[in-house]
Amino acid sequence: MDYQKYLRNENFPHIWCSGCGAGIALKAILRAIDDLGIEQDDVAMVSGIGCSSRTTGYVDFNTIHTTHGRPLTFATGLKMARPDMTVLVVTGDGDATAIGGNHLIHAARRNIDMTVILYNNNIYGMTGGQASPTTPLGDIGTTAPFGAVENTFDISGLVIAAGAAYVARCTAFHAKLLDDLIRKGIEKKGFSLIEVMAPCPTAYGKLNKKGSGAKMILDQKDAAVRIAKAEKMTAEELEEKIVIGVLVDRDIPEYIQSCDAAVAQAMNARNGSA
Ligand SMILES: Cc1ncc(C[n+]2csc(CCOP(=O)(O)OP(=O)(O)O)c2C)c(N)n1
Ligand code: SF4
Repeated sequence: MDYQKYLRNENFPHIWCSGCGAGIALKAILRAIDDLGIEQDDVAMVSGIGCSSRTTGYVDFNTIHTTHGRPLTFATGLKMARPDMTVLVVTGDGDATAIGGNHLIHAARRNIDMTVILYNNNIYGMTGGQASPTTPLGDIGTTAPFGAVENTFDISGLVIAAGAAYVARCTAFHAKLLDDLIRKGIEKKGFSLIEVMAPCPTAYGKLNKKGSGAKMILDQKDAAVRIAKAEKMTAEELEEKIVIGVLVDRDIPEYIQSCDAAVAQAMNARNGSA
């Protein structure tokens, strides 16, 4: 596949540290778009702020690098105005579930047709390692020097509970699976989210003595359990594991279609009463 076709070479070198999972996620997104044969001009990618969100600077789609925590609001407006476009949102665990948490649950609740690729590295990477809502209990962040004392969000579980049509999880190790999961998410009519466990060796890894990026990726491989197997395991057996694959895929009313139907109903009512 010709990756160059999709890249803004003038913006390289990129900012990502060696061993960061962000590049793996980026390449999987490009392969998914390429496999689906979607024209670059028909794709709009929206991101917030963070290392993950820097992705929009490197790809030759229509892109908006927005403000911290707000990519879903921009993406919602964009999709409402241009429902013909394939709208992708790239965000981080901090961007999407801390400052942007409210937008995440409501975008999922509305089930608006867009695909979110959320790079979960368990920390605020760009700003040097503050604890995020997905920093595991007891793990170190610069704002939690003796270990995080807050419970963590299960991002996929949160988005499933909020009402998304499609939710999947993957690790940076399972790059080929990630292509498939993103492709299915894009094909799904409705709100889809793919949570990518993407190692941050520089902030989270260093603070928690996790070793190199390569080691962190191999550790993810060992911790990963496919959903079909996970369904037969107990909660105890699943502790410390990463369940990967399609977690939810359901056909439920999509927001723009519901809005269009409501407008048509209102027009009919008005015309009928005229
Ligand atoms: C309103 C606002 N608050 C805080 C910041 C500082 N800031 C920039 S990136 C970031 C955290 C990013 O974390 P995450 O979304 O997990 O992305 P990562 O860098 O880990 O990929 C913060 C707090 C900001 N840019 N804007
Ligand atoms: S700080 Fe972490 S998340 Fe940011 S580029 Fe480096 S490894 Fe990746």
